[in-house]
Amino acid sequence: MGKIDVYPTTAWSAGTGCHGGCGQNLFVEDGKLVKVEGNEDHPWNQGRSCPRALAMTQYVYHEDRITEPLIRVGERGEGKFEPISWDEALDYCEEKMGAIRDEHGAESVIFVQGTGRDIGGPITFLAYSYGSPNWVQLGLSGHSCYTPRLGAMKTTLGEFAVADCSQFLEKRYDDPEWEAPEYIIVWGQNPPNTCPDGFYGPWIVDCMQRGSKIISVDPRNTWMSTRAEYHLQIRPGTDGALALGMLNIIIEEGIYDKDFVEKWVDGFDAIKERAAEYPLDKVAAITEIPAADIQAAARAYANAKQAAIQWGVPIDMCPDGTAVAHAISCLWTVTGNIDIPGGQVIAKPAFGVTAYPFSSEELVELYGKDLVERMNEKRIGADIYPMYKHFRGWASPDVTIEQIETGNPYPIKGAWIQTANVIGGQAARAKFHYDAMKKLDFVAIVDLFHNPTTMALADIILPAATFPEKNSFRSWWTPMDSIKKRVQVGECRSDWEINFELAKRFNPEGLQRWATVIDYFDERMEPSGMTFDELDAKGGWAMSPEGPGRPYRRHEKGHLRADGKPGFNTPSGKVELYNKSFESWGMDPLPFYTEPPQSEASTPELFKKYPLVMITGARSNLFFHSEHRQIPWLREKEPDPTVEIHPDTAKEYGIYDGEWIHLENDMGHIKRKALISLKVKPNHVQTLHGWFKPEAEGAEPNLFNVWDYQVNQIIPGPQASKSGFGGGQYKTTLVRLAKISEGGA
Ligand SMILES: Nc1nc2c(c(=O)[nH]1)N[C@H]1C(S)=C(S)[C@@H](COP(=O)(O)OP(=O)(O)OC[C@H]3O[C@@H](n4cnc5c(=O)[nH]c(N)nc54)[C@H](O)[C@@H]3O)O[C@H]1N2
Ligand SMILES: Nc1nc2c(c(=O)[nH]1)N[C@H]1C(S)=C(S)[C@@H](COP(=O)(O)OP(=O)(O)OC[C@H]3O[C@@H](n4cnc5c(=O)[nH]c(N)nc54)[C@H](O)[C@@H]3O)O[C@H]1N2
Ligand SMILES: [Mo]
Repeated sequence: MGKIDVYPTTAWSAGTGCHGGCGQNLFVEDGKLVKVEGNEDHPWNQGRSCPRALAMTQYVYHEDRITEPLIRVGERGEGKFEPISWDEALDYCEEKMGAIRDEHGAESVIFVQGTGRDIGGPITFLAYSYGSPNWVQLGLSGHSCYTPRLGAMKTTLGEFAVADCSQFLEKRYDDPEWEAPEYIIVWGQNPPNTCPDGFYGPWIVDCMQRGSKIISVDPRNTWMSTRAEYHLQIRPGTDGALALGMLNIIIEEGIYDKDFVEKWVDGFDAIKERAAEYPLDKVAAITEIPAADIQAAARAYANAKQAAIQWGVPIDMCPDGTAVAHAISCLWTVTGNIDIPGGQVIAKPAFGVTAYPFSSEELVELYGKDLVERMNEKRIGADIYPMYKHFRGWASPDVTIEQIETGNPYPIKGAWIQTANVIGGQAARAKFHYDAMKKLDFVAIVDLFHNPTTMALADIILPAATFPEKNSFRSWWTPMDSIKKRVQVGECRSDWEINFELAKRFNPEGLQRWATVIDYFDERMEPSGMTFDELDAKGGWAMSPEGPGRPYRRHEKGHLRADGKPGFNTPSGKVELYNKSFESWGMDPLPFYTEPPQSEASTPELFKKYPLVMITGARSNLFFHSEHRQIPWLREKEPDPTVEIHPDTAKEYGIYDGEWIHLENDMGHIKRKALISLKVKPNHVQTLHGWFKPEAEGAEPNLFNVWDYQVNQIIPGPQASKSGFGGGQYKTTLVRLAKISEGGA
């Protein structure tokens, strides 16, 4: 046995797959990773690890990992690929993408990512250097993941905010300034399993251990809801009505923070009037939550000295998700729970460092005025949906796939796919995406394993590195972390390195100021006064010093505005609950509720045929979306895709526990193993998305059995939210159960 060295680093992306942030210790022996363990010195996770981090060695050295660039040699879908060198691979991409740019314009190549991994930096770097404005989470209907919430926060508060679990303070729970929230509303989130969006889920449990009580808003019985003081067992997709109903109670009963409202809120009267359209009885009927529970929970939250809301992706997946997020943000605003310990803490990246430019000024400086002008002209969906034009640089996923299909107003010829399994997990209407994407002339995929998307579509596959194999940095939100390369597997390269090399081929002059990616990191990290290596030498993490970069009450101290005056970072200096940005973009300036597009009320005929509301994608902590099914330690705990069915419903259909059945609607059917469970109400079922079987035949038509298991085949596309953001029907599709006929398995 050789000597084992232990190196601290930060987990983000490949391996754990996740939104990242955990300090992990890598145990390395003779250049090989032998163990991963939580780093106790890291303030984020304080020594803890998730199952996926603990199984890292099985992931990194898995025999199915793609460890060299592969080029397709057979027909698309035949599964025939051959290894080529990196030089050949990059030459090939340069040639193909260059030809599309010459013939059709750079906008004819789309740049596709999945969720918030370590990818926003590298993929925009490549897309913008190449010249395309079309950066998109293809298939994520309504872009229903965090962006709707971000949009509502930025336009009302001028900032982003998260539940304050002391994460912005080094000493964490021991910092005397911090106070535990008296109540935390855990709203459509499953924190112990998910750790999303710069938030470590177990922090909620830490707060509970320090006295926080829970109000759970969840249609299911979960670990959290069964420990909650109030469980509001909501009908999926009706969160907007609940938020407005609670707001109405709080305003009517006068239990809002009058001083805060007077001083810092713009549009209170208008909000009051809008909330009055949601009286308790009406809201109880819409949400299927007993009126008394809604009332008690609203009072508990409003009467607490400090209270927080921690929300999840089901908010975005409500129809008009942006409006729902707006409604919820009104709750924390009128109760004055902003910018105080134990409320919503204003979230800014440590030292103001970001991995890639967010502002137009910075974009102009890096990529030129021409690109930025073209971004709005050519970005797909920007002419249709106001928020694609005005908020963040995304293209609309729903419009993009239509445009691939129709070629209007201009053709889409190529796709660069990096960190996304479009067909196997991300896309609603999975088959429609499959058919449309087959028409592309060129598809490059950067991934670590084969999946249904690589098999069906890839012309070339570039092998990506896991987090122990790469250099990168992270500042979402705090601390700022270094991610330092400690091992090498085959010829795998980091996403940053791959994109940096290819980007240089498309824009050699613009990018010559950086010789290596580390030079680029150093430049971005300049506001911290540290280089990448200096940060790493300090243990790999650092937080903003005392002052404007730190909580609390920054709006009173003049720490939020460029002019240094007290107030919020909005034109009026107040929290603009009457949303003037929305108004100027032609949207409703006040929050509202929309009934889900499929439901007893909106589609009674369909409901007769398909009377069960299907919730999908309540996350398992073993898997990240469609990943990890090939990792033995994880898969053995959850070998098959199951569907949670209430015992009464199972009885009605005559289904036994463990029976293989179909979930079906007019779009088709998929297979699931019945899991009879009290987690769901009788009129709901719940199933995890992203299932395919990596051990099955990969070549078409099989594609790792994806068409047997891919629930997104029966999830419809958008019923366009007015903003374009929100409304993916991942939690509200109607289905029924069916027995699999003899021999039909
Ligand atoms: N039915 C249903 N569908 C859903 C959801 C739901 O709730 N229900 N949720 C939706 C949501 S919120 C989201 S955000 C999307 C997410 O969808 P995706 O982000 O596409 O999720 P994955 O299926 O994990 O696919 C990611 C792919 O990237 C690869 N990968 C992982 N890490 C890295 C890396 O560091 N570098 C590179 N190059 N590749 C990497 C993985 O191997 C995998 O093939 O899914 C959506 N789909
Ligand atoms: N282990 C693991 N972690 C992950 C992921 C993963 O795949 N695996 N995915 C990552 C991604 S991209 C995301 S977006 C996040 C998502 O993670 P979360 O935001 O936590 O969302 P979900 O797990 O989809 O659902 C959370 C809870 O909401 C409930 N719910 C379902 N529908 C509704 C509804 O209409 N209203 C309300 N109020 N509640 C509802 C579900 O029953 C579930 O218990 O997790 C991230 N973290
Ligand atoms: Mo997501």
